[in-house]
Amino acid sequence: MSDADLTAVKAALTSQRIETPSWGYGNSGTRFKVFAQPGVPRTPEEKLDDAARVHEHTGVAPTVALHIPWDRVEDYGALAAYAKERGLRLGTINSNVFQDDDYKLGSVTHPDAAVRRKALAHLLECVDIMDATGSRDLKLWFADGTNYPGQDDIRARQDRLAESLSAVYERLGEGQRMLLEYKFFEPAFYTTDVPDWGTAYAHCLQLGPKAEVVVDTGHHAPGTNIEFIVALLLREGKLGGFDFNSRFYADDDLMVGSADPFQLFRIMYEVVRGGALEEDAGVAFMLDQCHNIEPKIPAIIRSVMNVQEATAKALLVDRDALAGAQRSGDVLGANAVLMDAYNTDVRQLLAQIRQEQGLDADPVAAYHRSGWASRITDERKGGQQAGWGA
Ligand code: PSV
Ligand code: MN
Repeated sequence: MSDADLTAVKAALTSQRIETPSWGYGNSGTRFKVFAQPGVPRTPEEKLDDAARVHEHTGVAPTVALHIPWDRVEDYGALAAYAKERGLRLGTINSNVFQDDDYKLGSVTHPDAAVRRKALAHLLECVDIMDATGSRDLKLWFADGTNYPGQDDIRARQDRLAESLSAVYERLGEGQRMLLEYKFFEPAFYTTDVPDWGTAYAHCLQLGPKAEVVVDTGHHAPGTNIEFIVALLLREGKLGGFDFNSRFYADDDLMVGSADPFQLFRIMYEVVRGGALEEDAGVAFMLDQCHNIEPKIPAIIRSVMNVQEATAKALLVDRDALAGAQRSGDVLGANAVLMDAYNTDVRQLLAQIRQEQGLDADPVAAYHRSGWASRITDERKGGQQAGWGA
């Protein structure tokens, strides 16, 4: 690799930004049990304190996604100021229309117009919050669906969904976007109202340029070629962002890059190929994970590093050699170019980049040395730990 190429790779890695989720710092679990961990934040402010540690050690995680109502506060402007004092910004606002009893049969697709109005009011409130926090993106995920054939009218539910989405779209201000997330099942088991990228894309296309699709890497059936979806959405200019995590079975929400680092590399290669690492491409790289059994802050640091490693390998692909092999139909040659990059150990390169920025080469070790874990264990006594209470 030439010096100029290496400089470009380093620049891309230095400017990459990865958003961490407020809920990743709180307790979480399965539908059987939420396990409490010592030192877990009790307030949105304490979640930001933890997120600031992740940014301090990695240098690439300056924004934090909020989930409403899990992160509800009286004054969002004050929360944004609190974040700023710690070198952070408030990022994507995630709506939550899946935890009230009213939503048993759906939220924006519910057969009862009164429930739909309630859900819509929440989504609009989230845009008000974005105004106060200065957030660009509203991320919408709906648990809506049905469990039994005949339970509700599949097509009417699409009409109801479109109506609410359009009302939210109209409310978006200058520079604000809505990101529509899909998931093939869970909690609904028969139909899901936004089950796949095609449904999300169709709605976003209908809505207009401020509506884009978000790809949660855990939200596909086994064997789905996610990088194909990424390539296609980028080509259509409709990829708004990622919710990164790993899965072995369903929506496991494990650390990104832990289950299938090769898949993450293939996804990041399409990102690089599609020019989506550039900031003006408007693709948000977010984590959406739950650290049920592992310590949360180091797990989030590790996840950020996993995304960086996959990105570095993707950037190392010799694009000219690859294009040449592809043009000449050299199947094995083309595959070898990709595999060469994947099999490169990029840890030293990333360590060097960190040191050049005045960071520790090993962010996890630096975190462990910092004493933060024992400090929060001592200080965060009493009060109600944050968590989504399964
Ligand atoms: C749904 O499974 C999801 O991926 C959505 O992004 C939610 O906002 C998030 O998880 C809640 O943890
Ligand atoms: Mn998600």
